[in-house]
Amino acid sequence: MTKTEVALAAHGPTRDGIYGTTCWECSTCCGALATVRGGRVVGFAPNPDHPYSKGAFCIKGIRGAPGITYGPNRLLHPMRRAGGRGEGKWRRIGWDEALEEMADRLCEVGRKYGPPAIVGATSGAFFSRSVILALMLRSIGSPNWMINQDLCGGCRAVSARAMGLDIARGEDIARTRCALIVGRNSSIADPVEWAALKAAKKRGARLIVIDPKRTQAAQIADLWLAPRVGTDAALALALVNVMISENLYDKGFVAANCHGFTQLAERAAQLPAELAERLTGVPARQIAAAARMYADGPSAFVSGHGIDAFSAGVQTFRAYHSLVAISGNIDRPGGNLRSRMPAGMRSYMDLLHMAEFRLPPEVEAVTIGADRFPLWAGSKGWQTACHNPSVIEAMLTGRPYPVRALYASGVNILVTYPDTARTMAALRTLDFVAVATHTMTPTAEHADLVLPKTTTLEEEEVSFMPSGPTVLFTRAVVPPQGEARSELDIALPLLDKMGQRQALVHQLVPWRSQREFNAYLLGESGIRIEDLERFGYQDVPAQPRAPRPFATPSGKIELYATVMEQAGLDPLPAYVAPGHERLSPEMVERFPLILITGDREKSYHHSRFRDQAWAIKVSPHPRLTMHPDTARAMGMEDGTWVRLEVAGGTGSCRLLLKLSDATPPDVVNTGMGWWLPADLAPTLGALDVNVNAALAYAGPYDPASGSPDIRGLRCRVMPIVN
Ligand SMILES: Nc1nc2c(c(=O)[nH]1)N[C@H]1C(S)=C(S)[C@@H](COP(=O)(O)OP(=O)(O)OC[C@H]3O[C@@H](n4cnc5c(=O)[nH]c(N)nc54)[C@H](O)[C@@H]3O)O[C@H]1N2
Ligand SMILES: Nc1nc2c(c(=O)[nH]1)N[C@H]1C(S)=C(S)[C@@H](COP(=O)(O)OP(=O)(O)OC[C@H]3O[C@@H](n4cnc5c(=O)[nH]c(N)nc54)[C@H](O)[C@@H]3O)O[C@H]1N2
Ligand code: SF4
Ligand SMILES: [Mo]
Repeated sequence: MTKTEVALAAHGPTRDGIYGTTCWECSTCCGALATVRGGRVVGFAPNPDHPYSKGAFCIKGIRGAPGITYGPNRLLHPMRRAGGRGEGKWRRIGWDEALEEMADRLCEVGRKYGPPAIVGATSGAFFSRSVILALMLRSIGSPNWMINQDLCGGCRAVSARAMGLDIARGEDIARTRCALIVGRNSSIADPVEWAALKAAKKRGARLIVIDPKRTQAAQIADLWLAPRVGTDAALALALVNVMISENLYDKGFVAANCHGFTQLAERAAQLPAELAERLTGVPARQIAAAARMYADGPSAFVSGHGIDAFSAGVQTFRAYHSLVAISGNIDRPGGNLRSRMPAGMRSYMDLLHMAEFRLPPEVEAVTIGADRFPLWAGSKGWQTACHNPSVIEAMLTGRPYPVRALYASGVNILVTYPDTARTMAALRTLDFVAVATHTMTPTAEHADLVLPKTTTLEEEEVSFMPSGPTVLFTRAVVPPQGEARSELDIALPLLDKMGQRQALVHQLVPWRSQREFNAYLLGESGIRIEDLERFGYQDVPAQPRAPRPFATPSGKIELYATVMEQAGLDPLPAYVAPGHERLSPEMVERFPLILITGDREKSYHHSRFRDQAWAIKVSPHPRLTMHPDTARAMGMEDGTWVRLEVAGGTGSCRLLLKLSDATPPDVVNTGMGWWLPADLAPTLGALDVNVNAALAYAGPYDPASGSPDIRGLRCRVMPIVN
């Protein structure tokens, strides 16, 4: 037996019983109880005793996690393409054969074009699978891995990092007097947060919602501000200006902790509420009222994807983050708390940046996108990843250098990246594509090799939830179905085989089992896996802490961000008019509506669960919501199938019209992640019902995070005539 086989065998069968674990089907990470009988999970339910999630849960956990594990379409064995790429013909092979082939093909590409021609794709460093994939690539000499965070939380992360604010998921809603909810649809996206907000409201806290859509939170809000899509930076700067000009800010906190207040005040003074009203459509008196309400704290800033993934997303977040800082709500009970990870514990993000897991500087320097987006890609970037659209470009053009092989794990890039046809064309040019997944997906259909992955019920994972704070444990409650393997159990034998071929440049995956890896994460924290295993979590006791500096060159919160300045960017938050307001009058006439994509749906997680009957029953069709007045003027009715086209896009998308007055008449709203598992391979509907088929991925990009606009796009809608 090799070492890897020992690790696999160690999973063992689990005895009947109820096990405390964590649902990892989305980053809410709810505490769960898994009921196991006869080696199968027969129930997956909320854990009411969980200190962080307190019994909150959702249908995706209850039905989706078991559904993905035991569904009839679960991929159980490695498969090799039998016909042409994308022809949909597959042959079952063994793991050893699959990994021998993968090692051969990666070596071939590495020898011919250099190791950076091999890239990885995953969703982001929030899971062990992504970090292991990144370290596996580094081990064979490639710094290139794609994450989908340029489309997700990238802008808020870059802003927070530039300012020294480590406040992700640190909203102290339980103790707040006022929650400022911006671009966040908590009732769908995060049941734990939604429960906390409703409880806060019940005990008398006020809610301010900033969202163009009348969300459930907007309906219970004390103040609802509905800006024009993509204009939030103007609104946030106006809020800052009111706070400063009315002396509502926290002078003591600012003097002790903030750098660049005078410059920020000057910048915000350029945006009086009256000007902001013209730019955003929000009445000046509402802006003043919101600033005053927020200033009467402690107040928690609850933000979401609605102001992220914009080509001006970082500056928008910089403006809101400045508001949070000058109001003194950082590290204040009821405000936004910095991460209080137990001392001695390591996060996934730490691992990516630690010296012992790094490549030589000259190799990191060639990370695709590091030259254009240094705060995003490469060694100084948030997750050290690539700029995705630049990688797609490299696949197609060979510039800045050839990219010839892809290993995608836990990401469905043909559905979730904008410009589906272009991503598809790029995959088709490659010398080798391997995809690790639970079921066949449009991305997997374009592979040479598909590898069966373990699910959240079969994997062990240690993570940290700042808003507990709680250390979370995801337990491998049952052994993997079929021959499914975790990322580590794929990476280890693959690296062994790369070593046999003299292609192991560094060995940066030193753990021989997930247990060893998790023990390494827990490090010197004193938290033991055995204890985590008993309950599925461990509360982190509030530790008295000496005041700690902020992680910036000045050690203070940088309202004036030195790292932005060093990168040649505006060091102060600024307003840039959204793309839909910068188009020519002819284009505005051709594309009269403004599109929001990414509306979350209760039964789906992006492209997941699309083959599951319970999910399809909840939401059978991809929808486009439109104001009834607009539909009437266009002669369209509820239930009409329509074609959507976006200015600058090359494709289109088919959607079912649903009338709703939740957004203004010039805004239409759709979800994302749609494909049709029963449709024809290889596209499986990804060029038909997937909104990303209509979007471009060609810029403009946020100059700091490289994010494109996936909202606030000009579009047109036509009925489909049969
Ligand atoms: N059920 C379910 N839950 C999920 C997911 C899922 O797929 N399904 N995905 C998870 C993931 S990865 C993410 S990133 C989160 C995303 O969840 P959220 O962070 O809540 O983001 P969205 O739902 O994209 O958008 C939130 C709100 O932003 C508003 N918005 C749009 N444009 C603007 C604007 O210009 N300004 C302002 N102020 N608001 C705007 C929208 O109207 C919407 O109400 O959800 C997570 N939770
Ligand atoms: N137009 C538009 N595009 C968007 C967005 C938008 O709002 N609008 N939202 C963006 C956002 S916020 C995000 S986060 C991305 C999401 O993009 P993706 O990460 O691609 O989305 P998913 O469909 O959740 O995951 C894809 C694959 O991950 C695998 N997977 C899921 N769970 C597990 C697991 O537990 N273990 C393993 N090993 N694999 C797993 C499944 O096989 C699934 O096929 O999409 C982005 N794209
Ligand atoms: S919100 Fe739903 S899918 Fe997400 S972790 Fe909780 S139960 Fe799982
Ligand atoms: Mo996301």
